[in-house]
Amino acid sequence: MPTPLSTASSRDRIAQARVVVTSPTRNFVTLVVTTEDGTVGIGDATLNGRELAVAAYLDEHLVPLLVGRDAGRIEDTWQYLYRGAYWRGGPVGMSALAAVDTALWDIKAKRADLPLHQLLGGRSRDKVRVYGHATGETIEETVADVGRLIDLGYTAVRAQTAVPGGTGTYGVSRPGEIYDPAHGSLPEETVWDTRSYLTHVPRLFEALRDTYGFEIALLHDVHHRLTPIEAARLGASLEPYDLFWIEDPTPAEDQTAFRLIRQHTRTPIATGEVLSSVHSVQTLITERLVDYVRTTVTHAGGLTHLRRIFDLAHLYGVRSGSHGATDLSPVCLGAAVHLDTAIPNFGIQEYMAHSALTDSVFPHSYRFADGYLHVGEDPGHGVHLDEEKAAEHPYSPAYLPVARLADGSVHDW
Ligand code: EZ4
Ligand code: CO
Repeated sequence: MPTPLSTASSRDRIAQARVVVTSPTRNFVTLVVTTEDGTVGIGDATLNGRELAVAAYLDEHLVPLLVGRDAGRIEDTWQYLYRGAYWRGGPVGMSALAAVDTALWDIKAKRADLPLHQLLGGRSRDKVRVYGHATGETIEETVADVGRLIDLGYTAVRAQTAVPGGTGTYGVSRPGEIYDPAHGSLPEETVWDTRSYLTHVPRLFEALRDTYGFEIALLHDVHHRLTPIEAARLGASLEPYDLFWIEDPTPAEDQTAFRLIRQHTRTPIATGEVLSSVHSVQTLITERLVDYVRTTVTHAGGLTHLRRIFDLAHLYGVRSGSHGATDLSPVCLGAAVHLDTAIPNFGIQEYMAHSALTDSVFPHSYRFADGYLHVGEDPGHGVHLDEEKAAEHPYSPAYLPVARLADGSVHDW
């Protein structure tokens, strides 16, 4: 027996765990766990641009530890794989651990014949408010794209536009494609111009408020590209346009930088999509330096650890705003919608609809209507993997772009 604590009857034990890598539109890594009684649970382990590192971490180091364990001991398994690793944390390790955790919650809920949110305390709300993505090469194009999302029923929209003087795809979809910046077997190199950006972005939001008024919630993502004082200036210059948030104004790992931003602007701040541990958001939360924390199921150690982060945030009046880009699989989104439905301090959920092909490989019971995601009532998290279809779409290398300044030096992308 792998653990002397195991009191599980044989039917409760994990019989098998397998990693499935598939690329229906983009790459996804999924862990499929099966118990001796035939219950199947799945978890997302996708880490954009580093997919195979997580797949190997699972295949080589976690799967051998899972077989024979009691599938019901979710917390113990989490601690065993986290503390037991000695080299704990990090995005690769936490994404792998998240997939195990999510699959075990899926199994527990299926065996209880309950939708997952019932095991997380039940509903705190009827539906989950989401924001969608609008992009454009020009301000006019972005304004039109925001209109498209309003027509689809969204009550909140993230707006990005290409910046004069820069090059590359920053924040802008390729024609006719869902926004997904990861492409190619080598990273695309883009040029970034902070000064142009800081003057251009307020013009975008002025045009959006002139066109659509103040009812629609507007968000903007800075992708870690500013210094604290530049971020302070951006926040102040956007105050007349009443943004829902600015996201990742400075590199998220420098928690105390947010003190300076906070001193200079009342524009709400969200950060944390690249962070994977409660320890990485502790100062941000306890000093109330952000309004929304963007950690999500896949990159932050699964439902067990994300709940811990959101509970800490709740103590300090900070709300959730989980990352939900298309590089997180429908398995992540499905699990996130259960947590969003259950927690008291939900803020908003990012939602970029996956392609029809992705959805056909991952059939799911959550659904979008009128600007909200509605959690399903199927047992478990309600997301499934069609392995035959998945096998038709093998892994295809894709990297996020790299940004450089005009002088050639590397900048944050
Ligand atoms: O560029 O998820 O808020 N969403 C984002 C995303 C990120 C990708 C990186 O993998 O910032 O679009
Ligand atoms: Co972001």
